[in-house]
Amino acid sequence: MVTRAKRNNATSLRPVDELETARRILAEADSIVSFSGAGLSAESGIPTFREAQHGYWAKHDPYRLASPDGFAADPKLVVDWYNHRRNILSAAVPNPAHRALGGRSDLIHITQNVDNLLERARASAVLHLHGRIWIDRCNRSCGYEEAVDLAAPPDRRDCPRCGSPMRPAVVWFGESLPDAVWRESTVAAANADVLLVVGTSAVVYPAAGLIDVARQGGAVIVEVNLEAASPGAHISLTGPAGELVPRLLNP
Ligand code: BV8
Ligand code: ZN
Repeated sequence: MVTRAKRNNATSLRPVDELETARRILAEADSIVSFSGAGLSAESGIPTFREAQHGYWAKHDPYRLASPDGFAADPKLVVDWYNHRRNILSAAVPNPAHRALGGRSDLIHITQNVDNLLERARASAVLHLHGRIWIDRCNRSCGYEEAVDLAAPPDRRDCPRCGSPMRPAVVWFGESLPDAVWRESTVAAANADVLLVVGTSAVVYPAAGLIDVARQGGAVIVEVNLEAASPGAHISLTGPAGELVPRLLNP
């Protein structure tokens, strides 16, 4: 458990010491949980949710495409959008931040990202709050699901088991998060000594609420972002995840 003195120390820092203090707190912590958003994968060439809308997709609202209504209105458009993102992911590789996180089997990884870059960086048991883009599932939840080839994903199709439309196994706006993943994530956050928040604007709920859960559980909140985005952070390190996360986690 990180002592109150450490937490207090974490709040009265001169910028130049912050990284060193964060590194030391992480080195002494028993339970470290990483909580990541699209900024973790940005340096791998995966556009963040808001940036994804360029080219042909610029005229489409991602919040509409990533919703049950959007899928009901035009399932082919939505599947084409996910397949466009799948193609981008198929050409991407884990960046140094994924590798630093993946190399730490003692950490619990909670992510809002739907990509598989943490898994490809050898992270085990990643908790995907918003699902996994490399899997298709039945929209009617008959239980049928299957991994797709990210480089050549199938076009819009129906479930071979029940005939309902197939859709990416991600959580859309207005859909509930997977119960077991959410429960496991809240327990991990509540018991963390340190929550390492990487590359999220912390605007999407209930996921962003995990930061408060961890803080109320006594965790030191260390944020890595290009800009300060988590008001509850004790230490906010500004810079690219690919540079800062290895410096924080590698001995
Ligand atoms: C739900 C999968 C309820 C799909 C995604 C209050 C409480 C509960 C719900 C709500 C609430 N208020 C509003 C809601 C509804 C809604 C919501 O939160 N809306 C927001 C817009 C206000 N929430 C929901 O609908 C959730 N479900 O609440 O269900 C319910 C209850 C009962 C019954 C039915 C329903 C479901 C939300 C999940 C949506 N799915 N993803 C897909 O990917 O296609 S969310 C998606 O957008 C991402 O997963 C991510 O979480 C989110 C934001 O994405 P980005 O902006 O791209 O990324 P991020 O925010 O992480 O920002 C990028 C950050 O990285 C920036 O800060 C940037 O500075 C930084 N950065 C960039 N480069 C770098 C970097 N940092 C470091 N290094 C770099 N190189
Ligand atoms: Zn089905």
